[in-house]
Amino acid sequence: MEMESKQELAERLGCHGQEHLLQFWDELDEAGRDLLAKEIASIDFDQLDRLIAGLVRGAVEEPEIPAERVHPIDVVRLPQTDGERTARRRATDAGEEALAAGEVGVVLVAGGSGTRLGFPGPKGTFPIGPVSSASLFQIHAEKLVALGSRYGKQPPLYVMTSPENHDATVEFFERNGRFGLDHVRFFIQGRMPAVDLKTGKILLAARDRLAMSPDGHGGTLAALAGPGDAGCEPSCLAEMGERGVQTLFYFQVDNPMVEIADPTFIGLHRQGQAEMSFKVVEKMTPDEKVGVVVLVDGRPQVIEYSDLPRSLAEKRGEEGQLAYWAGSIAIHAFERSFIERLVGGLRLPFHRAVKKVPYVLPTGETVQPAEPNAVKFEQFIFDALPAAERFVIVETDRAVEFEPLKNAVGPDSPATVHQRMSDLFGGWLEQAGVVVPRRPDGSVPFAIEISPLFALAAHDLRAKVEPGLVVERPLYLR
Ligand code: UD2
Repeated sequence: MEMESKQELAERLGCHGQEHLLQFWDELDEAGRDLLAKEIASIDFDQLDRLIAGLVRGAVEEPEIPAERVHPIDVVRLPQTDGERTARRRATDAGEEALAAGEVGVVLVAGGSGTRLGFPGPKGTFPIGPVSSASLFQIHAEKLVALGSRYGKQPPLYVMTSPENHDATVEFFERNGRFGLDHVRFFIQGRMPAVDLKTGKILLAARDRLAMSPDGHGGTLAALAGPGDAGCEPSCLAEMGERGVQTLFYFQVDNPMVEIADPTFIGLHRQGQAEMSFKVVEKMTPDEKVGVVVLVDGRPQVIEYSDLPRSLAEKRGEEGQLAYWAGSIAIHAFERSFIERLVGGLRLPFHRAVKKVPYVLPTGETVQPAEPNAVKFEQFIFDALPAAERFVIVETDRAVEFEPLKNAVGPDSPATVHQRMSDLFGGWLEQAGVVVPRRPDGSVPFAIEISPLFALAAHDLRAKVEPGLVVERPLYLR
């Protein structure tokens, strides 16, 4: 493609009030001009105009959803009765059949920038194993390898990266022999420009570069359908079709406790002939930072924590439990056919995220803002839910499955993740007859870790450890 001239670019940008992007053009060398022109060409300005009008200049505070339109949604609760346990076992059988037939693929989203954690590399490379310091990626990958050994077919893994962390992510997997995975493919999510909070002008990250950021995990859908790395491979979605993958298990990189491709969840999703399914946990407090799955006007929807009106967040039922308790932990099952349908038509809405984004002043100086100065536009994967003809919402136990790594200290930090993993593995050992010391509050007093290659679940341990054994110091079983 021939590069557009400065005048052509200026005309196009002028129509959208973004001509300031060329303010350094005359000082740029050829490579700089080329880069800038390419970035400008990648932007859908009509779409951006609409987003700026709606989410920056317009009625910025989205109106609260009126309480009378919102109702609790049906959830498959954790089994309490024998009947419910039997039903779950049947679902597990159905999920195991799908795994053994090679009909399950796995999508891991790892394109976020992880600013809250303050870790320089891709979040998946963070050493999180409480004893081994294994990375998040290693722990996830070992679960897939273990699934392969158990069911005879290893689900293929599709890892979504962003332009910022793609190379570092691929290099990390390569350096580690792809952690023994049979099939892993990386695909890059799209980007959106960040705009000034007050004016809606696109920010420049450098004189020849726009401030761009990942388009949210909702970008997974389009990115799965996009061309492969080299431009000539089939899309991930097409490849899944060729491999016979029908159901996708989707999860976020930050939760090392996720039960990847959990056969019970896959089975419930399939038995319900669902197009999209969710795992939820009971929210602990009204303020917990998870979206809630609800019905709005009778349609299923997730209301993100930041958008949930206080009155609804705090509303309680007769027994004191939260009325809107079904907290989404961003674990989903999708039918491939549903994603294909969505990619063909539906556009997920964009949300606004107000963030600190460094930018270049007309003087050429770079500003590191102390206060949020910019709006980023992001799509959320859970906004696909209202388009699903059938869906299943499944409760899981947070002690077993949910402790995400979000922050450097405090809640959802390495310290809390280590403790929760150690508590879980301590419990597995106890179920196998091992004696594990506990503090008065029930937590284990030192780090315990079990590699997924050693055991994927408590029952895998029984044949491998000696009952009566006493754990007295940090332990790593691999
Ligand atoms: C997300 C959910 C929240 C809850 C919580 C559970 C949203 C908007 N909210 O909150 O409801 O389920 O997770 O932990 O999702 N990512 C990308 N590309 C992007 C943006 C994010 O791949 O452009 C990935 C990122 O790498 C991470 C995940 O998505 O694995 C979650 O992103 P986050 O940490 O920004 O989401 P959070 O904690 O606000």
